Amino acid sequence: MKVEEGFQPVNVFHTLSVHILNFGYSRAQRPYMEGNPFTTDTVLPSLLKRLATSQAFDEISEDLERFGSVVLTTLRDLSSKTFEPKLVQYNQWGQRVDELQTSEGWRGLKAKMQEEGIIGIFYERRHKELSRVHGFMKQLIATADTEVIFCPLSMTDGSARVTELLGTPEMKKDLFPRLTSRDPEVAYTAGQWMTERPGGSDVSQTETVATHIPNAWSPFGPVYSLNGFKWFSSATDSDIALALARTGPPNSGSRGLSLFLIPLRFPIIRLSGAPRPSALTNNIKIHRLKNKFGTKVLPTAELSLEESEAYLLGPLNQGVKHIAPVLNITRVHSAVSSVGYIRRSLAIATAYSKVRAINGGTQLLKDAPLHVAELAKAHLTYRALTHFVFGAVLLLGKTECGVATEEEELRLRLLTPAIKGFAADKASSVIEECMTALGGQGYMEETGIGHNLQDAMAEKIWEGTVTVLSLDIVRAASEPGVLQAFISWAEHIITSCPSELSRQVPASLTLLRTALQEIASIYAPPIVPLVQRPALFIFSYAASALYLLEHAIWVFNVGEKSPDVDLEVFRRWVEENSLQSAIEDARRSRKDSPKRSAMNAKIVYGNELEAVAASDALLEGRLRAQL
Ligand code: MFK
Repeated sequence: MKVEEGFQPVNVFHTLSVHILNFGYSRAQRPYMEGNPFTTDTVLPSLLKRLATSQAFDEISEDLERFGSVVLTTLRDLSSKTFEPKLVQYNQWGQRVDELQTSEGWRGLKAKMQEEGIIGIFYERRHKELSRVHGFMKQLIATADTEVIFCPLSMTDGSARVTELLGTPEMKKDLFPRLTSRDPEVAYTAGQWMTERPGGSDVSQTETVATHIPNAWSPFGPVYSLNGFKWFSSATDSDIALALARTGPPNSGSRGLSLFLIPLRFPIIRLSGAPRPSALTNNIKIHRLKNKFGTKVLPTAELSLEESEAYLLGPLNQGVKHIAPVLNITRVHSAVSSVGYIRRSLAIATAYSKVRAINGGTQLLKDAPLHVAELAKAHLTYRALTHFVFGAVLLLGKTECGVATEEEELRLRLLTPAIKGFAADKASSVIEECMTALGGQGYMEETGIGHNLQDAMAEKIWEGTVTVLSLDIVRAASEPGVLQAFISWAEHIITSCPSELSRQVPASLTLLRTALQEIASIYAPPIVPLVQRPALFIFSYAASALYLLEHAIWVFNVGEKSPDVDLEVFRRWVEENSLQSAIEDARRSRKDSPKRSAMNAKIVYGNELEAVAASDALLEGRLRAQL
């Protein structure tokens, strides 16, 4: 069904009925109407136009416009039919069954997204390197209406990429087409299991042990038996999982881990539409579903592997390196989701401002400059994040299609952890602002903003917190050529700015250059430990500003509408946001870092640490005296 701009079918009847009711209740509020999430968006159509050829733009924008109405109708309807999963461990005969019951809505959302080509679009590569942009724009407009269905789909995406890169010929023939299928009867999903009880994000403490079974054979690779406990397994209703397990000695840290493909159910290859056997068929026991703050519809479980069959993927003891494509792809998904939650919250807050009467009914909120000023700030963040995230998305597409330059591949390595950490960090405060923009109505569950906020919080944690990601940027920056690839690109963007534009924003360009110098100096070894996290913010503010500038330059050069708006967004993002304070934060952290760390400990723990140290010294003294 074609939906006209600004027209939302699902709410039409609702709105009409409200108007009818209004005859009796003249003081009832007017509900807002969300427009098509693609055509009414302030960023996506113009961004797509810059990135795509005109034919690709026509095809992709047509699909996104159609999908926009699917989001407002079918997906919203399916979301309303979701509920929390339930685990039934035993049947009435006392037998262990580990049945995971998910809702009709959850299964429907998964099937609908598979039909829509999430994951298919990414691997069919119909629009070559733009395929990632296409698929991720679909994800962005759907995120806030799909109950975190992108969590298992993101891991499926990462697993498809690892299979494509490292899989045996049989994996490529039998599994890859299922992981990327658009047919829900055929399509498989995959999980990624790294986290364990002792280590959390620190995989060096992985306890799961893999034992080679010498006489066993599988077309999927060398057969191992896995024993261990996986602590946060989010795709427990999937078909396969990628996991790390120890193949080296117990004290070998993360360098003794290998990557395995684990079937969640046997037979691993099933006929189209065949029933899905229990995970017990591969000795996987589901012990408990996690009681999470948000993402409640997503079945995240604690499970044990007890002599579970698995196949080695890639070389022995290089598991972390070879699971990295999954991490990097899921991090891009996470960044897109963060922006997706902002998009919908902002769409609601903006739509509300157009209908909410104020000042005794003489004005609408949209006419109140004080209110619009806050909305503009939130829109600024949305614009900066969207351009930033899609800068990385384009590079991912280019890399996967083999058309990225070496510099672009290196830049992607640096951008990936940055977009994930930065977008997640910014999302919750913008969503909160959108909630308050509706007053009491924003706090009501019906708007869905609170639900978005709960789900968006997970993006700050899963696949690495901001601190873990800031360490990954340090890891990436230490690789030869990576930082230089970013700096060269940044300088190219700045120098390509036409003088007519640069004359209007001299202070922004100066501050941006200062930030680049700061970045180059921070990441030159030795790196001061306290600066690593502030550095993620300088890097992200600067990189997102550069993407905004790149867009403003394009708008100006090709004569698109409103070049003044894009330039002003760039200017405000650099001068009126937190780039300057991020630079100052980093400088403070670099200066006298040990003294600052010691004082930090005192601020946090008071004299507790000194007291512990003193009592340790006392104890040691007594022990020595006894000897
Ligand atoms: C929306 C869904 C919500 C669901 C709710 C669930 C709530 C969340 C539950 C959770 O479990 S949250 C915690 C999730 N855990 C993580 O996200 C893992 C975070 N940890 C990391 O990312 C660590 O950085 C990592 C495990 C990857 C690093 O481990 P190591 O052992 O310290 O890595 P090391 O030794 O530095 O690197 C090993 C190799 O991998 C190196 O290559 P070489 O062998 O050639 O030297 C690295 O360069 C490479 N490598 C590491 N990270 C890479 C990478 N290569 C490319 N990209 C990367 N990102």
